Amino acid sequence: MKNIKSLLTGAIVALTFAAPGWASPKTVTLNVSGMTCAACPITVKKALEKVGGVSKVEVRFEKKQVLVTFDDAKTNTDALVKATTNAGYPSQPENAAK
Ligand SMILES: [Cu+2]
Repeated sequence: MKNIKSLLTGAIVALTFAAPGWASPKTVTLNVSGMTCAACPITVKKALEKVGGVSKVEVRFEKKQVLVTFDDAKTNTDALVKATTNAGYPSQPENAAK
């Protein structure tokens, strides 16, 4: 499938060269040390999904981490940290975003 392949390539290019002035998806890893049982990630995920601009939330419960993909024209790491904190789970970005 040529189209899917070029779409994927395009997505990879877009992620690699986050062009300024063009809404590009960004992914940030948040360390959420307060996730202690299997129900916690659900709360964290819901809180993050409510943030405008968030397109994907992937919880890595074993690592107590959440991978959040978002549109950096609509939200930012601070807002994501605030969202989990307000839900009762303070978090820290693994690599402070530029
Ligand atoms: Cu829990």
